[in-house]
Amino acid sequence: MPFLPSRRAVLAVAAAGTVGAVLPARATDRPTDAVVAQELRDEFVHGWAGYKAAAWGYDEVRPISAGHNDFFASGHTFGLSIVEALDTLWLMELDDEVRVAADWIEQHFDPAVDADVQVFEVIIRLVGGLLAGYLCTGRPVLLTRCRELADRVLPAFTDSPTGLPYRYVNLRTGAVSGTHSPLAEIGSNILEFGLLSQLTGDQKYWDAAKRAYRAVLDRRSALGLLGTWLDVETGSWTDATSRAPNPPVDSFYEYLWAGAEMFGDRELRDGYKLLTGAVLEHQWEEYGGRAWFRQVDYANGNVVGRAASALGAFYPGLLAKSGNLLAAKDFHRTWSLLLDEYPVLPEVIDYSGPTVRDPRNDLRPEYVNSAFDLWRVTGDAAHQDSAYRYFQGLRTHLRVPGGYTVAEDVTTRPMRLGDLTPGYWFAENLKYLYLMFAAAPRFDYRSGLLSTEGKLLRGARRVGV
Ligand code: DMJ
Repeated sequence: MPFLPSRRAVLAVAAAGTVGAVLPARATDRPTDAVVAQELRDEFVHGWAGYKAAAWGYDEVRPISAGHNDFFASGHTFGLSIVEALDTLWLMELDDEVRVAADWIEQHFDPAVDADVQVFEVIIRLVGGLLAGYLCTGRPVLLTRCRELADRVLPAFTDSPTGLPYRYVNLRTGAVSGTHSPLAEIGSNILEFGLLSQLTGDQKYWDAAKRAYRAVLDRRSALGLLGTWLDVETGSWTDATSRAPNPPVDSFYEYLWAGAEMFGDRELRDGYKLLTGAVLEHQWEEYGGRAWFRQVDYANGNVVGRAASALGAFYPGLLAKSGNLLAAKDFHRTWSLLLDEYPVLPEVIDYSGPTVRDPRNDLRPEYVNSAFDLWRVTGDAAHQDSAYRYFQGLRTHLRVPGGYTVAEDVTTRPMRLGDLTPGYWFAENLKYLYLMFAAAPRFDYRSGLLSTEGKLLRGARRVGV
């Protein structure tokens, strides 16, 4: 089924991006790139040491209480932070740590745990992490475990009458559950599954991911917009608000583009263009002198909200990579201006106030993910400056003796801290930053492709390793 962008949509893409494409000027008072790269590597090691000391083998560390957290299922561990860290350790050339991490996976990682796990999280974090680890180290056991795990997740896709995956699966029994699922969870798997099909020669992973995408695209409105939540058994929207680029739809769009890029798939590319054209036409707006994306009814485009999640700060990077550079710069500028007010961004604001709706910060990487993407597309050092400023905010406010922690309230001074280092901290924030400053010899800056969880799925340079 061809998804050709309408002329209107193409024009909307061209028209968006009118707020003022120039980033705020910054005094470049940061150290040299080499010094910054060393600082970033040191901070990664600081967090990693905290995890190893207090929570080794558990999913996540609680760096203040020196406790640990089971991310997927209470009473079960997958060593999540180890899997998340693997390719970052490798890119930073921390090879003793890579070996220790891969050894742990070989000896302890169990893909057949008797627990209901969230399909989306298993795929982007564990399947993706094992794939990236395999590509970086070449250790066959990582691919073996990855395939075992993916096979245990697959019933979520193949048991579904619509092709839209169930939200949960029991890894031991294969029993599926969770009939309501949001777009990000339905459609953030084609990178991992497509790559696994390539590496194993078995099409079934790619086919499952592609079927899920088709099932969603078939359900777009006449405007070319999508809702947020679907019933995976009936195929009906249970929430028909278009919330792009906010969660819980965010990475659905990211994977349409990245899937097209990684596998040269025309259907994904056309789908991305069509949907992005509709989002820019119906949701992009200038409000208070800044660029935003409002929430609208997917059927008629009526405005239903003006919330902005810090997770949506990934979107400028995606827009830049996919050729919408003016809109990308405008929206990144919005987040950079917010960083002037909040050196650590709040989780959610209502920009019509503006008011802070959720004052927490879960150590989010999305702003710096965009800075990284924009820097790669434009080569503009201003994006390194803004990335460094973001890093300084985290280091000043969220660094603790046991690593880095989430904040309960970024509006107080000192910030009220929580007690968790999310697994993605080891996969994302410092990796994007490091790659911007380190001229990392193991990263192919031309072809390198990172997943939504920051996993290196293309562009690991193993020459001489
Ligand atoms: C990560 O798990 C991924 O980036 C995901 O796509 C969205 N949220 C977190 C980080 O904020």
